[in-house]
Amino acid sequence: MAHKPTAHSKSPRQSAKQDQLDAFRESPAGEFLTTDQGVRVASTDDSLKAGARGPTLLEDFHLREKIMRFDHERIPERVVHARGAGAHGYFQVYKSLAKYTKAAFLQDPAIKTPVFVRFSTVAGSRGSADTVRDVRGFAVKFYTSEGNFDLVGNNMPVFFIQDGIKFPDLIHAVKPNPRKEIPQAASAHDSFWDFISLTPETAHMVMWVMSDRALPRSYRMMEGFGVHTFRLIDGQGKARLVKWHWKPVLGMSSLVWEEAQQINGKDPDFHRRDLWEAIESGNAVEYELGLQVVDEDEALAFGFDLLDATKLLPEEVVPIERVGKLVLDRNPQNFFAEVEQAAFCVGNVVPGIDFTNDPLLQARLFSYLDTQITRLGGPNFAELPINRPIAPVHNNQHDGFARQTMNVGAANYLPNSLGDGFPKPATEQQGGYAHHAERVDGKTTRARSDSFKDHFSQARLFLNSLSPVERGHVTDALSFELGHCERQAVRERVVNAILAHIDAELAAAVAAAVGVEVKTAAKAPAITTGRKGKAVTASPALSMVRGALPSIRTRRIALLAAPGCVGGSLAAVKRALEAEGASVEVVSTALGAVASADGKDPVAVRSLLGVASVMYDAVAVADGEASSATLAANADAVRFVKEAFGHCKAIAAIGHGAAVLTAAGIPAEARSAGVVTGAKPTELGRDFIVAIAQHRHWGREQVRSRPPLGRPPKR
Ligand code: HDE
Repeated sequence: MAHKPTAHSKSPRQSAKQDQLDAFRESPAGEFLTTDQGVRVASTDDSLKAGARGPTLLEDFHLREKIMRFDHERIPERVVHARGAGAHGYFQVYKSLAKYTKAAFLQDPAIKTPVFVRFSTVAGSRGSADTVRDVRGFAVKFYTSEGNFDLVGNNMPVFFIQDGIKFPDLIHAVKPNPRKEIPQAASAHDSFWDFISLTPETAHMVMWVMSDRALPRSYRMMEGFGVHTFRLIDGQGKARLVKWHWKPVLGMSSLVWEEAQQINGKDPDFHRRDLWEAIESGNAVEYELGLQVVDEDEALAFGFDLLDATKLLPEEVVPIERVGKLVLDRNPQNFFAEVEQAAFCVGNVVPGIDFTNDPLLQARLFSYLDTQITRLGGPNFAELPINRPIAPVHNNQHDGFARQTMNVGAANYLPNSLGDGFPKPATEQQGGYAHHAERVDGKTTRARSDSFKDHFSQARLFLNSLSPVERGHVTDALSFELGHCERQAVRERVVNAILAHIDAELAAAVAAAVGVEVKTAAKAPAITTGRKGKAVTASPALSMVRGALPSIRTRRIALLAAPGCVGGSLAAVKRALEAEGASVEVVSTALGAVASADGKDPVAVRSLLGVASVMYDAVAVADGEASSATLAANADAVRFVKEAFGHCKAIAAIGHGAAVLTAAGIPAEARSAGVVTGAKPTELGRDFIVAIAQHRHWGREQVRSRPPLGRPPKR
């Protein structure tokens, strides 16, 4: 019997996806061990042998099955974005977006659309470290009542290349050298910069990747972008162009480079752990969805082409409307099944959302569908629990490896009469997807549009938008990266073919650091304009300093204490920090209760041997003469404070704790902003909170001792 097509539900429950996933979960609690065939297993520690010292018998079906399953546990990692972490949650619009789109999930603020989000790095392999300098993926799967919509974005609004045909070249250049598979998850090497130096369209994205945006403090504190211009289609069929944005509710924050490198050793799972722990501790992760919507005929109205993914639309020119909230409140229960098997496809759209002719986007439409066939072993990956839509699926696509649905019915083709013509195509009114009727005509060509020709002016716009500290970090990052390039010709070409066209001062500083000369003095004119044609040379909103939130919510703070500490004042500071939403840990020379001078023993949950200041946002030292003497003589404690100071973090010392600051080379006269001392815990706690909420005290950067880069030897 054929089924009648059902009208799509207007208000899917947020739990619909959760229920669907739960139906696949298997819990061993209270159960017997069985084989895959359901036969109870009597022993799993010894294989079946002919005599205790004899040969193993082939008839041991449990051994064969157990080893066979183990042998095939791994699947190919993603060719890019292999390293990632994911979370479940929901999305809600603040008010109907019917004025822009007919997409059902964007109509009604009462609808909670289930989502799954995966954050990732790009270049490293699945086991690589989290805090490398890299772009971060920000991929969102919306399980809407009309089918899945995947917004597969990054934490930077532009991309390296304009046409997807160059993507394999870009990725080959940045991935480890094929001969020696070195370096892992790093762009500081010859082949990456060789490609960059020969591909000027990368200039703008290179500025982003060399900026602090490439070192997010947390996935929870970075922006997300759809990058390409998409289309929104309203109920009348009118199309508008749209840029998608995610704005983190906690504001933006980054690590400093030296800190990021250390974290890679101390805690390679830093971002993954941060996301997991935030959600486990009840701190849902939130982002607002922002839209920049312009009319179809404005694609060329801003001095550049909105089809060019190496350009951004400054929010001072077209403001970002905040239209809804994404909330991540549930951790996966099985990393492999939920995060590793998630298949995002840029081509997954729903009625009311459509593509544009951006040639980067067009290539992606093929790639994401295609890549899953190797990675997930065949064409049935949409049936995996994490990928299944909550909207019903009926079609004649069947069979293939690992097919689960057992299609029944008299006809598996269309048109048919044997199955009464079902499943039947839906009209647009019935929810059928209708592609936007864009007029297209042109001669077949491999040409790049003239409107894509400027490569440098937005790179300069970005640089101009940064604070002096952020600009300094871009200079440092370029000096570091090129400093690792062995070939002088590569270093020279990056400086002269790319940097000199962006900013003379930047080119000169980097050239000096990497031992090459600036020979070019070209400067492309600014092209970005407002609607009235006025040139735009900076976009203050691009500076992360403006995007930081003066709050200590979910920040990690270490309290250093040793035997003899004053537990009362330490507890008061801890309470004050926790009242502001911070996550506070007592760190001592050993785990467990720390014998205090006042009988109020704090409990150390970390030992100085196991953690470092780079894993925290701020540090406070307990009061107490004996405690301070112990810590001042402890190399780990001294390094803890010294590094926190060097990384411009807030530091507090209660009473005698100040001795540890002195031991760390921060004598009273050198104490700058963000170092709080005093004996009264209430006042100290208050000042410390203000200092932490500033995140970094950049004035200290000058006192940071960094070895001069020096002139690399000629090779
Ligand atoms: Fe991707 N990209 N990409 N990409 N991308 C993949 O798909 C590709 C691009 C992005 O968490 C792959 O399932 C091409 C831009 C994210 O699972 C693959 C081009 C942006 C993720 C692929 C691009 C992205 C991917 C690898 C140039 C930001 C991780 C595994 C035309 C808007 C999704 C997979 C996840 C993953 C191809 C460019 C973001 C091979 C060909 C631009 C966040 O299909």
